[in-house]
Amino acid sequence: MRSFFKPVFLVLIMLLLIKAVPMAAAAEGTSSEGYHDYAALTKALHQLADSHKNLVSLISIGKTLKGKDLWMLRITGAIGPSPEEKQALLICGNAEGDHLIGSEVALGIAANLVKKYGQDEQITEIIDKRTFYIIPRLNPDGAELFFNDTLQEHSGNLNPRDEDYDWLIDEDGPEDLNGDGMITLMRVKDQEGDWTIDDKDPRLMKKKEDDTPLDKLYKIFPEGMDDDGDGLYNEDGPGGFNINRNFPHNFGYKPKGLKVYPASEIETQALIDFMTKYIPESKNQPHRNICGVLIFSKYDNLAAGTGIQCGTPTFPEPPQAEQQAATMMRMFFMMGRRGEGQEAPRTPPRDPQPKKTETQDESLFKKVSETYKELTGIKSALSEKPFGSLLEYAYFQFGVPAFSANLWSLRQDEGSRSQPEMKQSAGPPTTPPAQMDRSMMFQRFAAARGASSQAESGSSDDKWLAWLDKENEGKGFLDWEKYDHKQLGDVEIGGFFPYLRVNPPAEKINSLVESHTEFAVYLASQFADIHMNEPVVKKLSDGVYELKIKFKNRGEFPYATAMGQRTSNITPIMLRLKFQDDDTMELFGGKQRIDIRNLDPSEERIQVGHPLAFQQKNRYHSLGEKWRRYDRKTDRASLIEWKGDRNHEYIQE
Ligand SMILES: [Ca+2]
Ligand SMILES: [Ca+2]
Ligand SMILES: [Ca+2]
Ligand SMILES: [Ca+2]
Repeated sequence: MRSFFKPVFLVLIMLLLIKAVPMAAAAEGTSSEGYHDYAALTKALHQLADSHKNLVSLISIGKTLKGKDLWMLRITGAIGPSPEEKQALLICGNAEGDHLIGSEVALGIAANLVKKYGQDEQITEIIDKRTFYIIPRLNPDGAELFFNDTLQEHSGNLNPRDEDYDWLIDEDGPEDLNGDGMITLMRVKDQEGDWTIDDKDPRLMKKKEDDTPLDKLYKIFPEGMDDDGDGLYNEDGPGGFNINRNFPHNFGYKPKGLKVYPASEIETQALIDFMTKYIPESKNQPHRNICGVLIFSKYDNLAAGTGIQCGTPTFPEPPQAEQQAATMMRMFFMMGRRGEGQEAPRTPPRDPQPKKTETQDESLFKKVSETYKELTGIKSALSEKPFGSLLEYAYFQFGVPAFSANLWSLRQDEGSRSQPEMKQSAGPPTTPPAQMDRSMMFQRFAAARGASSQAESGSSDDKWLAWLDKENEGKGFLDWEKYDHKQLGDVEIGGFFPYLRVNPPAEKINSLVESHTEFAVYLASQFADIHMNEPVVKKLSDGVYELKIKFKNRGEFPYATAMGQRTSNITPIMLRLKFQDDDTMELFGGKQRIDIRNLDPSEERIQVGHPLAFQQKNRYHSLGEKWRRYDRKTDRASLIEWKGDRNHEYIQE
């Protein structure tokens, strides 16, 4: 019945309304012009790879449900070690479906690097020395919505899923009722509503207060009909899940739609596989050479300079009926337990996952942040705290320095007064967790809660309005207009234009690409650079020798972050003594293999822990704790091999 009902209904609505209102507003406020849809992106990537075969490989790391490739560019000079042996910077954008600016800047950086290779000395050097893995668009299915005729801001990957637990999948998405080409909001007077019009600006809605008169209360819904007649409006459209919420760190274990769990999505799994997968044929984990991750997402930890502070993983509340059922169950359970003389559990166990930057790593994040501000001129950026994000996964689990730039938010640019000043933006966000992530709110239970995405975004709405009025010729907010809703009666439709607060106009892309190319090159130049001096061999007595080996980190980053050491996810620098002929030469005293967990920038280590000594064959000298034979013909260890996770170098002695 549903499949018949919905299309007929939709077509009728469209016919009625598209005629009545010209579809001009969306084009003025948010436009996909200058942005690449999937076909254009694919073409651009192929062109880049085909025209620079010596530098660029285009690789698909997976395919989405809709059959789109998850493209990755590998860029490195043809000289030196193999691409997988060079230390690498991973750049990833557009994991949130609506954050297309991330993919544009990542693509731009790739094009820029390739263009400047052989011309710009610094860039040539860094491309020869490092590998860049660039994934411009991790959520291509979701991103494609930006190019639809009807604009709907949405961060998920469109993976079909029952989001309101009614056994129907994607049965009730929003509709463009007023035919302006956008999905905005509906507000309707309702004495049970939680919202009221803000006195300061009647365009804005705010949470009701205790003394708000009943006739001033509103409910807010996303624009559309209740397609399945369950009393909820647009509660389960083609949504899927936001990839940048789906990584296995600080993942929210709360109701969030069926079949969602850490890395439940193809795109998330594809990236994690790329970073960690073991390849049986080569007996290798090829991308452990990733030493740093640069992400373009809605989060910022660069302008803020606060390292990474995890947010509280929250998801919109389940529908009331379900909550009540859960409460009943809990009470029933607790009564049962009390009956048995047991105490009900009081506080939940503490979350064992680390939630903030390790103290020893703070200086690294701070230093990078300072440079970011200098190179990009972006001094502050409004950002929520992440949960389940790639940023958290890369640092807290994968163990490498990880940075995210949101590229477009309310901020204070250098030399520009065009953006409203955000005085508190460097501090922790004041938005309570329940009001976070407007796009998540949009797609789930919005109707059930009588609220929706745009109204939920909370504290920054007034600042965005001020920006629109001052700098965007007032465009970008649809003033509330009366609409006769077939199910709700008199409603008003209005709100921020979709995407406007996520992606800048196309003319801003170039300058973002330029400054962030510089930043990416800087980041890749900071990795640890481990050097070993020639071993010094000293004769202690006849046949007994001491070996001294000096190591130094000449790079700007530590070899392993404190978090990387804590998770044991960074292979130690391995010093191994090898002999040309193991039958006649053996190590005497000391260890054949010494692991160095970390070297900080400029840190030097002299490895003499146990004198490494060698002894004439069949004659034994007492030195240290162990006895070994040594072939007299050679005075020195013949080969000292050391191997870092991300540095391969063999020094022949
Ligand atoms: Ca459903
Ligand atoms: Ca509309
Ligand atoms: Ca439903
Ligand atoms: Ca519904």
